[in-house]
Amino acid sequence: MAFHPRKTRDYGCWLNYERLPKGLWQRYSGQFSTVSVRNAGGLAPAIEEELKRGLEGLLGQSPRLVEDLEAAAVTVCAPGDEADTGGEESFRLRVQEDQGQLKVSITSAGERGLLYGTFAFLRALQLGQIAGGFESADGPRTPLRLLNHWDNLDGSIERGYAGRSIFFQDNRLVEDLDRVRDYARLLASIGINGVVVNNVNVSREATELIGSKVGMVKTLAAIFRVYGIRLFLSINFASPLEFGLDTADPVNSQVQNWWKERAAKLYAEIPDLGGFLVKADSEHRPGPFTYGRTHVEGANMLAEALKPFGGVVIWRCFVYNCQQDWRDTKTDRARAAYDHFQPLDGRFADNAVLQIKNGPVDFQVREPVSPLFGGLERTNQILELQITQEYTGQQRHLCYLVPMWKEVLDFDTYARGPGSTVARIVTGSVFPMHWSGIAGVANVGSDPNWTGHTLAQANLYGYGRLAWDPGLPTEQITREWVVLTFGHEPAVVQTVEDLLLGSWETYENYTVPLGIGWMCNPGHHFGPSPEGYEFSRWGTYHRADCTAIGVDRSVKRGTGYAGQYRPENARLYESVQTCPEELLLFFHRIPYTHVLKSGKTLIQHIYDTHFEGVEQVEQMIEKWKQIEEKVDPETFAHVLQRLEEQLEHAREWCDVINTYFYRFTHIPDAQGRKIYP
Ligand code: GCV
Repeated sequence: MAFHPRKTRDYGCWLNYERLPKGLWQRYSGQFSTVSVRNAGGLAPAIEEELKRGLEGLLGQSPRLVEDLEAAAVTVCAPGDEADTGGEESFRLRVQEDQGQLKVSITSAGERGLLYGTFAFLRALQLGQIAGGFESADGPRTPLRLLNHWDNLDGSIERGYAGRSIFFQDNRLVEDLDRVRDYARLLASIGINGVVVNNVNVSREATELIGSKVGMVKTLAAIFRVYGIRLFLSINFASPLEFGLDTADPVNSQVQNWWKERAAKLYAEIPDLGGFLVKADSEHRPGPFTYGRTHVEGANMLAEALKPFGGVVIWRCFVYNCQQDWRDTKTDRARAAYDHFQPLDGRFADNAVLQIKNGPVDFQVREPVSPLFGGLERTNQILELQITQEYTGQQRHLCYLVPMWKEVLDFDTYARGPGSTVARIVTGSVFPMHWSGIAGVANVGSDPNWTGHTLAQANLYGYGRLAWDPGLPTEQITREWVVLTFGHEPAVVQTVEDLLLGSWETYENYTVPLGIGWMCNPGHHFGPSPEGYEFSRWGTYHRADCTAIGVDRSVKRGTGYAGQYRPENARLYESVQTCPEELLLFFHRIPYTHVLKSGKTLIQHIYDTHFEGVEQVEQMIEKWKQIEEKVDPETFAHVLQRLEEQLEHAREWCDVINTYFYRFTHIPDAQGRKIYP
């Protein structure tokens, strides 16, 4: 399948391979003229093509493919020296210099390691790191590095902000499957090894992906396979009902056999299928509860069916009562995932994996880390992050999420004493696990730049790099993305980095304060609506009145949520004095006159951060304008338009939120700024 020539520069994302700047070009010019790829199996064409594209783009010289490993300047070869490799996805990249000629060797025990090593070489080349003596032994810290697509077969995407599905339209596959291949290439370049192609809310049509529409899955799997990526499917737990059985009860032997047969049929078509992702007993999706069964019974039944084929079942922990009465102050949605799943620890099958959202509620701009991390000791588990910006500006606002994810990954659960971070849990270093890793809800669609906002590409890149190695520093990931995407020009690098790195805090400043969450419009979740969820059934209340705001989640006086953490964190969150202030309103009910560590009252803090957030967006626009001459005109105009839109929205947020609290409290802004009466 040939690459489709794309018109816009932004389509290429971080793989544009534009000519290196003069200094680097001079350093590398004439090098890497021959390439030899050996034992790369089905991935050989992708590796060879990447080296050609990369070297031709960066240096303007297309390398020649040669047979003889000894004679080649770049060799990509498996198996490498056994001692060199940490597994079939790991690689060793070595550069030697002999009389001015650089010789690059990429070795691995497996084909995928060679592919990842190839991308790593091209990245290091662009960053100017390749030199005699350069050596890097690298490999993924996590076995599951997944993207979850919430794509529907009709082509719509649940919470998609970048156009339509790149996989489906009108209950068929899209015509432009070259784009799927381009996507697989982007994902492989950041080490993603599994993709769930359909929405966890599985429609009637999508249920057919394990029936009459299996051909679609087969086609997609073949495209992803070229880049070493396995395909997964979201399945409907009640599928047996759709296919003529009268029950989906997981302990019913007919149901069990039905799933076993179904798995056998699927694997006959797609032998490397990764497995299933399941949203069960969650937001009206069917699940084992319908039959009075547990999540263990549900998940293990599917695990059993997938086991002979090496598949895994990924079972989501996003389970809570979505029919709550707002008058009910005893039920606390934040508690739900832990209450449901922690008691089941140790009972899931070896090939069942729990997928846990980073926070206890739902991808708000600020949430504490789910207490299930550290609460589950004997269960395979992966972290679920949301790359698509549902509550964080929907890719119309710039909100770079890597700093937020790093906070999640660096969170110390104390599960095995200090240092038991989420990063170490999801890499399987705190508790032994058969499967661990990270899943991210994808942010791409059919827009020419993939992500709606070109700078939102950084979230996809950053996600992949963190899934590969959760220990990578934010600064390194950011620098890589900026240089690969925009080149080396110092003013551009500095400006784009500044914009990205400040953007999460800025977004938080003008939206919802101190962990309270949910002050957005119901349904589409864009724009301010302070009471949008206040009297609804979703269990997401802030309970603001004229004296105080927040939910008391302490053990002593509140819902007891704070007690779901290990003692070190439980103690921290329990008291207003020790609770980290950015989460104060998540854990406590606080009077507006409460004085924060800054010396400001809570109400003044709310006013100040909102005005500040707007000013920060104004500054972002100014900064961006300063690099107009140095950025591709289309990209410049697009980002500027998004930032201007962001400013308008930020003002709206600021005015609505400040006015809301002013009307409750009648406390004027200490600086006398305009708040609407
Ligand atoms: C796919 C949130 C989103 C839903 C999403 C759900 C989930 O509630 O708003 O669109 O459904 O999370 O993660 O299952």
